[in-house]
Amino acid sequence: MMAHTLPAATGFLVSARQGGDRAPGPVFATRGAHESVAEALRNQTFDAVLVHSGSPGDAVARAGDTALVLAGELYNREELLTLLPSGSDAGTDAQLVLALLGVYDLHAFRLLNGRFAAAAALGDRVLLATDHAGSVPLYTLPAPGRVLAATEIKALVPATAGTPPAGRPVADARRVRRVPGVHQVPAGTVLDLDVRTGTAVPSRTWAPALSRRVLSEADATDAVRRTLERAVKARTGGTTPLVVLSGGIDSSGVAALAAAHTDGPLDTLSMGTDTADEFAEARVVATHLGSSHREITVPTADLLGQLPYAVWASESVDPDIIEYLLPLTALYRALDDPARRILTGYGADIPLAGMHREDRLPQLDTAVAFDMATFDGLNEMTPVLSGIQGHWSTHPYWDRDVLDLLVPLEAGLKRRYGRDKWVLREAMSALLPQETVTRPKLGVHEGSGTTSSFSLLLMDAGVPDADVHRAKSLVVKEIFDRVVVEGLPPGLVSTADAVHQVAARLKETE
Ligand code: IOT
Ligand code: MG
Ligand code: MG
Repeated sequence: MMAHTLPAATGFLVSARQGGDRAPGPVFATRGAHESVAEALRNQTFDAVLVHSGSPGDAVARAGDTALVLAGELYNREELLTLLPSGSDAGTDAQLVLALLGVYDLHAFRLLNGRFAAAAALGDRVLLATDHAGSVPLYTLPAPGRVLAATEIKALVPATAGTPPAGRPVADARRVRRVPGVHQVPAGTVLDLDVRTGTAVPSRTWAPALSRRVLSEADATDAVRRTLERAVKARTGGTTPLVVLSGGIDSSGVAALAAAHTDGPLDTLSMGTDTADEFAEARVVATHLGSSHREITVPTADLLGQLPYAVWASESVDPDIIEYLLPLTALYRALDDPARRILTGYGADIPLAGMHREDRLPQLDTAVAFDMATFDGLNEMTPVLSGIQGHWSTHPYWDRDVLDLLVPLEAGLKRRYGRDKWVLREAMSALLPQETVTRPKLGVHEGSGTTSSFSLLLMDAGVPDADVHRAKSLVVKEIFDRVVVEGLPPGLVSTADAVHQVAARLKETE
């Protein structure tokens, strides 16, 4: 495939309807040009607004009575092409998915390894699909005669104003806080909607393994290296990627594999604050790989002030997740380069239980099972985080093949010889300095001082120690209500105001 920095589209708002009014105006946090597309099908009109990077036509496909839009990209194109007759019109990812729909109907989505959200219209049906991990969030507002869907909640909010379309309940789908009728399409799911009635039937297209595999040390480490290498290679898109590098094993592993597939030096970037950083550890890796390395220091006051941007981009109300995403939001916003393709080490700690610092195998496997059962709806992988600055981010550890390998590894391969994430460390040991391979886990929220600075901000406002976590949750919800539900620009919403409101509210209810 050609080298592409960004996918053809990075977001969309679609309206499929039997007749009647036009789609609502588009509102996205994702930066990019907008393009309107209208497809008149036999039984419905399918309108879309795409957030695109220059070739919006590549994100749309039409054949006969079927139309499809795709935000994001596929990572197993070669494999998928073998399923189609040679000479099939499948030059773009959207065309490829459309062609597979013609053969497999909605089961086509079970075949895809990618980072995408898709909407297709055919007959009286609308199909809304997420990738296996729901890594590109997708929301829908279904009503009789009209189905709306978008990659950001805020794009659907205007349609809920005035006389809200009743908004059909959607089986198995999470409702969005304070936005009536809007549901999030679950991860690894295709919703099959009937545009006449607005009813939806969900089909799961992926689920994390519950069983555990027994492999020899050599087979496990070899498989991890090979599978991760393929995931990284598929994500470089033939360009020089930028790896956001902490100097931990996860991002350093990605950087080492990306360096091997890049002509010339790789770009790496680290962030820190005036409170804390991991600059020295990242520099060890950058020097070892010969990358072109940059460091960005964000003052802690600025970092906390950007909380509204993190919530606006991720549309997440989980305070722990927001603490992981806030330093990354600040990093991306400070990255003034033209559109970049960014690779991260995000997500490695979930299948490997890196966050839990747990050395007992039963507890470790409980953590893996719990985290793999609860990630959906947290939006921690959302491309909008870097999309607000016009960049595209992608996470090799949450490649479908990588997850299908890592999740089911028996716990003794994840914790071994007193080391956490052993199988990954061992798999990367030939590519990285020894001190990087053995470096203990440090979360981005710790290494940047985000958790402690946010706690301090609340305690300074009078929140007692024991209430800090609950107060964080309330602050995040307060900000969500401003920037997502009410649609205020994040630059007009103040972290300090939200903190003082929450502190006052907690005092009242004491
Ligand atoms: P952590 O693993 O420390 O960081 C995630 C990624 O963010 C890193 O791999 C790296 O690419 C980037 N990053 C981190 N720190 C920096 C930095 N200082 N400069 C530049 N880039 C950096 C939290 C965590 O520990 O992050 N994320 C967990 C999962 C959260 C739990 N979620 C859940 N249970 N659903 C993770 O696996 O990434
Ligand atoms: Mg990590
Ligand atoms: Mg880290």
